[in-house]
Amino acid sequence: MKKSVVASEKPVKAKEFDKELFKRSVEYNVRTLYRKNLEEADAQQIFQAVSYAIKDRIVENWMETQKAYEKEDPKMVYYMSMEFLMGRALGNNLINLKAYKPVAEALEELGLDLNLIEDQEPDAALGNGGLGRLAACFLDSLATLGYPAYGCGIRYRYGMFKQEIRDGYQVEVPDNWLMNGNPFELRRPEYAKIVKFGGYVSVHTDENGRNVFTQEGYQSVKAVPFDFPIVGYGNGIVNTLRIWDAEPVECFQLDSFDKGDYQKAVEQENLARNIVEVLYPNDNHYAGKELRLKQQYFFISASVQEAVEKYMRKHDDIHKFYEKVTFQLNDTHPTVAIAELMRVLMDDYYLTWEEAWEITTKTCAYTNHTIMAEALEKWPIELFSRLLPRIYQIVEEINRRFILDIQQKYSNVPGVDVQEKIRKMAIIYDGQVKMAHMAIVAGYSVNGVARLHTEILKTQELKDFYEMFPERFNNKTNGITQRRFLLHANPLLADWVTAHVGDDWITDLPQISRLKVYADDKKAQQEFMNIKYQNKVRLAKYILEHNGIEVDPRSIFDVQVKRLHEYKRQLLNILHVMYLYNELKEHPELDFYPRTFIFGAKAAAGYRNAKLTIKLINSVADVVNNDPAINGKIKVVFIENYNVSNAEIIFAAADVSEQISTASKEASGTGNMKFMLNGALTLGTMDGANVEIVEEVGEENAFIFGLSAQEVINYENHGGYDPMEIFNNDQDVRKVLMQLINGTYAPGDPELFRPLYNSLLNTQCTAKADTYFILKDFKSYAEAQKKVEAAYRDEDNWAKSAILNVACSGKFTSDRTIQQYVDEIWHLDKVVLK
Ligand code: F58
Repeated sequence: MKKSVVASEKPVKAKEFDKELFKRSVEYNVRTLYRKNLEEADAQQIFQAVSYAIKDRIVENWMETQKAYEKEDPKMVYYMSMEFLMGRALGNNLINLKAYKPVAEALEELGLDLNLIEDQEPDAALGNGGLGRLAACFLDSLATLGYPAYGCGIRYRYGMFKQEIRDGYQVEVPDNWLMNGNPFELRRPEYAKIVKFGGYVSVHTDENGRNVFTQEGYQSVKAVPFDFPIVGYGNGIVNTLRIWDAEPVECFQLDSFDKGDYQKAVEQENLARNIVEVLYPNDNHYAGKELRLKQQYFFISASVQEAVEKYMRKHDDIHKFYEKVTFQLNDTHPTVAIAELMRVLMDDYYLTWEEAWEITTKTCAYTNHTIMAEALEKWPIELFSRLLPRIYQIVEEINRRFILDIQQKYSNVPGVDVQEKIRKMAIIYDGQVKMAHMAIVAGYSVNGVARLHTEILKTQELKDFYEMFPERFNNKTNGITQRRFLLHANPLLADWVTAHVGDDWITDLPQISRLKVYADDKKAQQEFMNIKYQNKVRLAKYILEHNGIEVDPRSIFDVQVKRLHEYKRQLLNILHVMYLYNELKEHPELDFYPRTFIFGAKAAAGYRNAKLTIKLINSVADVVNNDPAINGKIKVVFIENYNVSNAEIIFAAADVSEQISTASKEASGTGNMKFMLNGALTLGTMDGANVEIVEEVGEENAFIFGLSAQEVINYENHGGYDPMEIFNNDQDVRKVLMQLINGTYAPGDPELFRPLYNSLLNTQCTAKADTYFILKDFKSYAEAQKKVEAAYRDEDNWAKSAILNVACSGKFTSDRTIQQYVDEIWHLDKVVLK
């Protein structure tokens, strides 16, 4: 490990929290912001006043941190991401300032409830799901570990849509998260940048005989950064998430009668208005929209310009840029950074191609988050070159040189078809620009997000690239921050853990393994189950308030919350519920342990089967929840608008964590880790990070079922399998599938769920059926579910397994992940504050 840059001998001690000062500052803020006293202010106004009081404290640390960075001049990572799914800031900031409890007390003395105040804050939902939330966890860990970092992204006016369920269907409602202003952000107009789109490139030779490329006839947008503080836990460090807003470059010249100017001004105004308007709500699916490419280049160009300018403010030799700066590209969405950095280095700093390439390839590193073909970004040349003419020229040259490399490497190798290699590996091929290929060719590191995922990349999806650049490939198994997902989300369990093993786990999660000795302790087991019960009561209350459904906290809480996608197989889960319901109806005497099946999932707005699955879950819920014949033994709940805030309540209350993706499809998963940390047992396939979870906790403390990744891949390589065989031979499956099309769950419209039925069987044979192996895995899933029930009946043993899950979750902290990025990819030094 590298040495630390130390600005003082001792790490900072968190400042004593001055309650009286805080109370006065809340009262003062309410007065100056709203001309009201505390009794008159409404809940939102109090939230604002409290947040500004906390921001005052954060700003001091923020300035200190940035001063220390200025002085020490450490290497920085720029985490480039289209998405940062931050959730709420207030509670998290209080936790990381170690001020949560004192603030709660101070507010109580003012007659206020911190929990209710927290509920006033809208989630900053600038992300879809796993990838965006990972970025948020990484920022938390970077600040907590004291590593200099910037998050770079987009300040979408509208984040991830809010989901309403009407008549069982998902309805998307715009998320106007900035409606009441954002107390924690800071507008930084002094760092604004101009970003250019379109036009054409002209070349001329300057007095030194150099070719000079100039973009002309373009439209431009002003990128204005907003900074968010990222508070480290108890160390005084405050890093920055910098997200870019768009403004028109020039205001309307109302007195301008020049038609050309007027037209241009209107277009630029529109471009600025549209570009940051909304987050694309697709998860694991690439849509290829022009505006999306504009968004990508917009925030990347601004971020790259700023990174270079910042570097040049302190240094005079641009050649050593990579010694102080590294860019981590969160999937391929920010990959234009490669060509943009080349452009800045060559066109603005007059470096040669070779010089610029040397710097770029030592600066950029790429993380892959998926192997699903439909998620891989490919831009049509026509669109790419029209929107980014200079960038396209550079990509073409990168591609040309890369093809020469392929030819050089493989021309004389017997048995290798060089043309075939080029076809598979070129960056530009078949009219398209392949972003992943560019990221690999120009990146000094390529990483997957769980061991299995990285192995699949190396041996299947990116095999050719791995053969050519084996040293670039590495694995960084994902992680989550225990500060948000245990300390804040589950205060009862957090206190219990601390009472047993001390509080080191907050910044050193592997310490939580010291809980293992309590796994067999009857008293500890009871305490644990009692905490779980209280958390279930909290969730039951939330469900009653939001869904009007009464659920029994003594039933097994079996939870699947994540984006809705066919590969995640919510359909398998609900088909199994239908099967259980059939069983109960047929055998009313069955000794069945009551179960509450809880779902939460947003579907991409245009994803038909995903939306229909939501409708199916709600339709099954309607029938099952209202059937007196089964005596409330099964309840089905679909939690509306699953997001970071309600996730915290849900994880804390789960008994069973459903991680049932088709093996090989889920790159890692991170929800699986949040459940484990909160003592839920995994019911899952050997996919993504589930493999490593089971490795840590032991297969006896989880429920594993289904095809392995290799089995799935083998089937796929041989054209799939025949679901008809299962349909014909398994009466339980057959009955459930028939219920999809006989009106059991849609009496007024028996054809409603036909598309789901067809996706599993496709009797017309027009497309592949059951691509996600739902019927193939059904039986083994149902068996695993039986084991869950049997295991839950043995309460002591269940408690033991649950405690062991908590105790074995140490590996899955994002602190570990970040430390590995630092040690093996970025090579940063820690900064410790005075
Ligand atoms: C997710 N990807 C993976 N993509 O599916 C999940 O297994 C993994 O744990 C997580 O990344 C973190 O590594 C994901 O969330 C997206 O949402 C993209 C958003 C933009 C369009 C393409 C998909």
